[in-house]
Amino acid sequence: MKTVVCGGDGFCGWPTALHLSARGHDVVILDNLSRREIDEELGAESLTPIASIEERLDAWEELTGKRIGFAQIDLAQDYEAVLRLLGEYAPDTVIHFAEQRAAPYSMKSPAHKRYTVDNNVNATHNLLAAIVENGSDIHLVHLGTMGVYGYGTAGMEIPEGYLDVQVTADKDAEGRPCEPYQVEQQILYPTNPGSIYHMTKVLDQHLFAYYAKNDALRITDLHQGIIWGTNTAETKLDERLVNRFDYDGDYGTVLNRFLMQSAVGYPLTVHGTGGQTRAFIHIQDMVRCVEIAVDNPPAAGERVKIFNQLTETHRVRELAELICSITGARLENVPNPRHESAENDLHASNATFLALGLKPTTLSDGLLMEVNETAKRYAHRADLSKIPASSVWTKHQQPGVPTVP
Ligand code: USQ
Repeated sequence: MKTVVCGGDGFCGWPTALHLSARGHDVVILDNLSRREIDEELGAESLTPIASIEERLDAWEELTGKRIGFAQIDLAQDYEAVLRLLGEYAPDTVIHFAEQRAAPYSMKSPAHKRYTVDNNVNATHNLLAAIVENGSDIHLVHLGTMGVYGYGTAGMEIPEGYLDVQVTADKDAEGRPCEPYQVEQQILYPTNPGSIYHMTKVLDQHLFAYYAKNDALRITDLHQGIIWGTNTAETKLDERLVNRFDYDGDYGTVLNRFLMQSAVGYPLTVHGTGGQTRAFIHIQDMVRCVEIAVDNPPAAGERVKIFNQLTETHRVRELAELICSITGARLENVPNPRHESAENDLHASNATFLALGLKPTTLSDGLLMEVNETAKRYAHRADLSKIPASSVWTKHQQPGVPTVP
């Protein structure tokens, strides 16, 4: 199978490109290397020392004999180059990770909000328009987010993307009063994004629904939870293949931040009460889920296939307490820089992936290994001044700085 991985130099894209290459896919990475530029803008590097894309690809070939192609293209800006790549390479599948993925970064300033919307929405739309113009039957697999749903579910389980609704109508199609009757429909689950970044994934969803309907494109949208962990079976093969590990206040995600903070003796920065419940998935399971999605495309003319890509849900404070109990670290309840519910429950179905054979890695399997293999091993590279979350959601919020860092 020929597969293009858009955003294949990033945190999710890189391990996915290797995983699919290892399983016999012919892979080309399309990437503008913007994530590396953002490291420079923020003055914050990955905790793990990541090699250049050229060195990564050479190392993979040296170790496995498999060559992954690379095209430096800006998906959001260079439509003609995208169209050319699809024409020349003729992929069966395009996987789309090429979006600005950090909620705090998207809230930093008006310029960051505008960049995130321009980049993410244009990238998605360029890809959809190019697939239609290309005219072949490409399956598009997109990395979406659980955050499109929002996090207040009033106790119900979030289904996989669609909600069955039943409306009682008391007017006929011409608007005349009539005996009440029931209308049943399936709609996209109502969205409630918590940041400009999450909002762009909501906008993506509507673009997908439109193109599936209008052009019969085959699209799978993966509503993924928060990734934890760093490496996969393939990125562990050689130091030059190591995946990135973000710990800074903009790009670091909560569990990896806590692991790193415990390794360097920094208090775990629990935002507010830590009552936020979120969905989690290990990076090894993420690559497996993408592979499963690639192998199970929807039929042409079918609506967008939506999978919830998560394996566990946890409250932030429970995670912090768990890590404290394993490592002896201490936690601190810092001001929450975000505008989000202080406490919420979250129940979401992940039945599709389990039915298709996913065997989840649980926190109890991998947490301690992650602390030792990554967080402690590279702790000497940490810049502690980059840890506090400085992007605030509204001018009334304060950065998440502990009292005694
Ligand atoms: N949090 C803390 N302390 C910290 C960092 C975060 O308490 O030091 C809290 C946040 O306030 C939030 C929760 O942890 O309530 C999750 O924050 P996060 O930064 O781990 O995750 P989020 O901003 O939601 O975004 C991440 C990825 C994004 C992906 C999303 C999946 O960056 O690309 O789409 O997780 S989900 O959260 O399910 O929407």
